[in-house]
Amino acid sequence: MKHPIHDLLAKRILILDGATGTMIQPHKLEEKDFRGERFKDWPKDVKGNNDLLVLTRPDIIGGIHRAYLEAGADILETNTFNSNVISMADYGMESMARELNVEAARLAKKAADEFTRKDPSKPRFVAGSIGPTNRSLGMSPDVNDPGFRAITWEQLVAAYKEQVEGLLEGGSDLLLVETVFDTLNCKAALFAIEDVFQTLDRRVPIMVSVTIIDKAGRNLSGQGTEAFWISISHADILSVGVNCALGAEMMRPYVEELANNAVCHVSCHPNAGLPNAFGGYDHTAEYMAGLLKEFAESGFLNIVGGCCGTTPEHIRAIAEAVKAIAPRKAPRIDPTLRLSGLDPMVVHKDTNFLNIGERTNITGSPKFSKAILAGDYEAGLSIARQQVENGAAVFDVNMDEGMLDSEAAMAKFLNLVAVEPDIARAPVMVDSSKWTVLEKGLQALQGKGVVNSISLKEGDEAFKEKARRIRRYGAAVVVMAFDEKGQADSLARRKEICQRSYDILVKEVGFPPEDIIFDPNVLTVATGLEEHNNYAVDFIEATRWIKQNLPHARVSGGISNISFSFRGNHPVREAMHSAFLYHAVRAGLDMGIVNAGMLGVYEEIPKDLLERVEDVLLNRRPDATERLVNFAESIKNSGKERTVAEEEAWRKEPVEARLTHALVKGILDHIEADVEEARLKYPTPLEVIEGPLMAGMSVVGDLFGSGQMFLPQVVKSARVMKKGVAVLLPYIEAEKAKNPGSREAGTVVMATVKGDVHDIGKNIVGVVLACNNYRIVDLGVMVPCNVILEAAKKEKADIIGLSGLITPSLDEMVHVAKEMEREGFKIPLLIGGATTSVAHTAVKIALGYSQPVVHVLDASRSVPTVSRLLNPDSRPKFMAEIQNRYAKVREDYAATKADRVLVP
Ligand code: THG
Repeated sequence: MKHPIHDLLAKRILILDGATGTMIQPHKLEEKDFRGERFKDWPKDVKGNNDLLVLTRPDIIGGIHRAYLEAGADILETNTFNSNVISMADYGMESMARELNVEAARLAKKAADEFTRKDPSKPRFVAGSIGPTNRSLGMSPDVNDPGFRAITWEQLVAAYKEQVEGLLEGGSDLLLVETVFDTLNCKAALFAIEDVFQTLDRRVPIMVSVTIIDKAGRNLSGQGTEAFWISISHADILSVGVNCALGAEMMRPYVEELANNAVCHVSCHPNAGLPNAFGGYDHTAEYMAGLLKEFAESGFLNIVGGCCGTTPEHIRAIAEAVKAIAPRKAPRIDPTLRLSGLDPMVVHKDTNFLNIGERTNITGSPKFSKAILAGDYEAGLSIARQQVENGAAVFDVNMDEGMLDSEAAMAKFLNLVAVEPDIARAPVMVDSSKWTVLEKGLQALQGKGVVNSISLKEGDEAFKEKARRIRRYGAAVVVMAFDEKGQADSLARRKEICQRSYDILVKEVGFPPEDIIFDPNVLTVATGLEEHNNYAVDFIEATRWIKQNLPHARVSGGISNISFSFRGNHPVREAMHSAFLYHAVRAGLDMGIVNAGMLGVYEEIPKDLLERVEDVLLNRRPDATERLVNFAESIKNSGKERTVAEEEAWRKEPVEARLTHALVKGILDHIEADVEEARLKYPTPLEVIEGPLMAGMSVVGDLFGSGQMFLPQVVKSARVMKKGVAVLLPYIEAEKAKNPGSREAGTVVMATVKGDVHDIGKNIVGVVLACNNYRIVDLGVMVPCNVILEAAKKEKADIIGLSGLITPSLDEMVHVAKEMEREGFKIPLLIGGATTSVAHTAVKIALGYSQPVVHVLDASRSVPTVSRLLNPDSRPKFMAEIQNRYAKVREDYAATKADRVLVP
């Protein structure tokens, strides 16, 4: 049966109550008041145990409830924030936990029912409040032992189950998991709630509210709001929101982010401002209501109330302020694979191929294996760090090793990863053939990870059971093409098993199809056995078939498997991986477990080798294996000479070609010498950047765009570029110092937008503009919108420049433009970076901001663009040109309705 609250939420913004603590304080309760008659001989002090008052001073707590109902609250929170065995241990009251929840819910329910009876047209609800407890599953309380946790998943789930049972027994209409500091605790709470629902065969709507603790928009365990939403989006929840720490003002961007991303309702119950020096709160009822009214008008809110420092007066003012405003309507969110670590990772339809790092696999990496078996987890962590730094979007962790307690090793490693922000930002793929190891891994992930893997190997029932459990942990899943008869090794078997798995998961288990990743078995070719010859072709064709026939599902594979026949022969394996990926990605392969260090550029595979490799992969001739094996021997034997010869060949090219080669290949060895040579050749150091270095980077850009280079390689190119530019910087500085007379031409605030870490292009633009006497304030990478806008105001920026390389950055730029409009900015906005385009800028970004928004194709155009924008004489004409051109682009776009229009 549908809960009546759904209909109400469709009609209006519902009001949640305010703080309890603020309302208890004036009663100046002493130890004896807390104890009452019943606990007068309790062996521990209980003063401060506010939750106990539902037993010892129900008059006070009931009075607070009535005061909030009087003020207009639709939803009351039970006084049970700490009513769990873990927090109650502070008072030695573990045994009271269940009773406290039952009584608190009864007390609130009684008050709510009184008010509902008085006015049945305004029904009142009770939300059982579930706090975070005072132990964290995701963080260590001991700085010297980051892998340690003060509580286990099982203990936490048990504590939450007891609380939930009590709250439901007492009559709660809803459950509110709130003040989420640590996402993993929240996931355990949701897991426990689902357990209780299944046991009781009864469900109530669930509300969840996160606490953002800093200006970077993260909770204590380090997640931003979108990543948080993704982590909990598996649970069928009524609302997600933000509460507590920051006052309403600072919360705005995070509430907005949830409003834009969540498919459920959105709530917000802030403190009455940030705590002041005396621990009090300064926002008056009117002030706070004004802020929240604006949230409602912006379409962010479905449920609103107050947290610390708020009173019935605040709630009355808030209720009055939002009374006439329509509730938020959830946006249409396309079903697509969404994962998270500390940061969100949304895999869109047009997202480039994703690399899954394979090096943190104890069976596949001797180095990792050695480190873990020796107990050197630090070394293991640095392998994980390398994977992420080198462009792995996700990393695979496998601890399957006979000599190891794999469950413990998985938990320990993931606990350590969790506290390393530069690793934990990426989602984790938990890889094991043992279910218990997979489950331990899932219990250590605050983000939404991927299970690798399940299959129909043991039949339908085991498969369904595992899929249901995975769903409860909120992970996506890799499904291998196995069934009771074994591994699929033909195209027909691959199709049959994937179709059957898909139907069971989607129709019987209710698993979201977008969270399914098929792995149609990358099997080794060139083994000498004829029946293996079509393995690569069959994988590629299976990939194409899955993408066409199993909607929303993704395809992945273990790429290095393909080349096991050539273990030890690096050049051949690398060529096989590159060529196999080239064809598989074209057929629709979305991601692959790869060794980023063993990937080349397809186009650069020597033609004789490529022909033989493709003969094998594409099964083009009967003697393909033999020919490749023979050729491989020759490469292996002459390996040294060949690389030396190659080395010398490219070293003999002109300096421009050498720079391009180094950038494309990611070779650091000669870059400094070559740049120095170019510096002496070109009139100014700046021209080396604008000329040959930029030319090399645009080759990299083209190869990336056409799917011949992947992120790990682009990351290497960026390193080469950085090292090259570093050689030139001192000379550029020196040139600038020679002309101190020239006045500063203006201030440019630049940033790579939130969600994106790429800065090579932006850094070059910075250098180029600085050389032309602009003052550059570079805010770095992953910069949230509010930080950019604050800096622009503080620095009195004349221009803001936004940069980004990946597709999601485009949306973030649209967002920044709209925020500039909302805050009344009057300065131009520049847009640049690999995925940006005139089309997107004209069609999407420029429409959100009434001032000039200009796309800058590359660094060389930044100076003319900026100077024409800032010079009052040239600006009107330039703006008219831009307006005309962009209007034309918009017309063309509207005419073609194409996703992307090509503009010269
Ligand atoms: N599908 C799915 N998961 C998988 C695989 C798959 N997980 C494991 C594996 N296959 C993918 N991972 C690897 C990791 C390493 C290697 C191959 C696949 C590998 N290792 C080198 C070797 O064995 O020669 C070691 C090289 C070295 O470091 O010296 O090739 O298919 N879902």
